[in-house]
Amino acid sequence: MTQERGPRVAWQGSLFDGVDTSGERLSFAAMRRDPLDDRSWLDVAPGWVPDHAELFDRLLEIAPWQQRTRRMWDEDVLEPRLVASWATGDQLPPEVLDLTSVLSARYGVAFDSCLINLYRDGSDAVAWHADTVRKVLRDPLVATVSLGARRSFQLRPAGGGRVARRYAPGEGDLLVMGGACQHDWHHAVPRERSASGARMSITLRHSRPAGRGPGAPPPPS
Ligand SMILES: O=C(O)CCC(=O)C(=O)O
Repeated sequence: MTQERGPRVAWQGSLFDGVDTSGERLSFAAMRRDPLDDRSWLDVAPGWVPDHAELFDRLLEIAPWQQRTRRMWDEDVLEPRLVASWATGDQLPPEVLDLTSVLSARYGVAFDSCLINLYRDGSDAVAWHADTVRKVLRDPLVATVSLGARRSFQLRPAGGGRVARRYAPGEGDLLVMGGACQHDWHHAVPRERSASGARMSITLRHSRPAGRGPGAPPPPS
């Protein structure tokens, strides 16, 4: 797989040449709900985007990548990942709209903003945090589609403590955090020396509360 434009990453799409990509695209048939406690949950749909390698390459080429800085101990430090973002009201690229329209129909909220993260290799990461959308919505849903290499995605209680859950999303998997997850839990993608290549996560958020009752999207059928 060649890469004409966009950031250069250690990405071996050929690793996926023998992988079964025949699953139904954007299907919820294999989705399961993992409760974190009695207020918070994650929906997990493995292989939700079977053509994840092509989508990875396309977004790598078209997304407006930037490396942001973060203020730490009176210093501006570069974040160890690249990001591309579309705020509420921005026109999302058609490749992302494909995903949001299906997710919005399922969850009864309009996913209308998008942050794509590019973990170029195992030294890119994001530290423990909860998403800031929790400050404006009671129980926001945050949907993440992972493309490329698998990386560890971990959750622990917001008050600190041990890692309670570990997932290894990549290769088109969908994870949706819901309920009080952004209030009661923190998540992280730690550095990982053994990462097999680059991972991209398309994270989708909504700016208005759920239309179907108090933030209660349906359990998977
Ligand atoms: O890459 C991921 O799966 C998590 C990204 C994330 O937590 C964030 O960008 O806030």
